Amino acid sequence: MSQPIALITGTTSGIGEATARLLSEKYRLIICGRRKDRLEKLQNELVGEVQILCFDVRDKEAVFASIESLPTDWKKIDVLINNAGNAHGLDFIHEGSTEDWDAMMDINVKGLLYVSKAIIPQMVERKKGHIVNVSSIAGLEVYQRGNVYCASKHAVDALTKGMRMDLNEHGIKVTSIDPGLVETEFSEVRFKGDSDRASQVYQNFTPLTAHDVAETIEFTLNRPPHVMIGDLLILPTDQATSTIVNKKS
Ligand code: 8X3
Repeated sequence: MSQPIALITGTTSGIGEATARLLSEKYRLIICGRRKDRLEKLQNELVGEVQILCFDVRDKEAVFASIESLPTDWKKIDVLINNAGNAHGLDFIHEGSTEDWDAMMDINVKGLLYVSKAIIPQMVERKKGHIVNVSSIAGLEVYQRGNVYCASKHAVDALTKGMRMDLNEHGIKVTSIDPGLVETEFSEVRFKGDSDRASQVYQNFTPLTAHDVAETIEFTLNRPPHVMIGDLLILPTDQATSTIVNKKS
């Protein structure tokens, strides 16, 4: 039997890249992202069959055209991992930038919707599939200055629940992975390249790695057909809530 096909968005770094590395022996992978050079490098490093799709999830036409351009034998996607997502800024609501707000809502919410819309109909037709939405503890809690990022991840939480309801009769699994503090390029992006500020986020405690989260995603995919992991919050042991972190000094 041929290997199942998994499409992962945001594979050029962090959780998406770690997940691609972890799944590459057991899945035919479609790795997606904006940065072609990074996608090609990753494709060369992975062991299995890999297709690259280079698009920005914000670009609706590009999302649909790219997924439509897949060769026929790659179109029956079994697993969709909606991982692309970013935080832009950490500002009080009266000081936030509308560009940052647009980016977060466009990538985290609308981008996820476009990719899902391009893939879910064939899952419904085949009565088979698993969607994993990579959300965040910020989809379950709100923290000061998190306003729009938290709103975008709360929207992802609502979409996960809505997808689970709407796709229930079609036998499609829908899982939400909600990580706490994971050391990736996340904070560098949030703080617009300020690496000192970004690294402070992960100092004096042990954060999760992207690989930790990838292993959790793999766990949800490996459950037997009758088992669906619904929502899974994964935290560093040192983190209790989005604001309570046991920093050692
Ligand atoms: C990433 C976790 O707490 O920085 O989504 O929002 S947090």
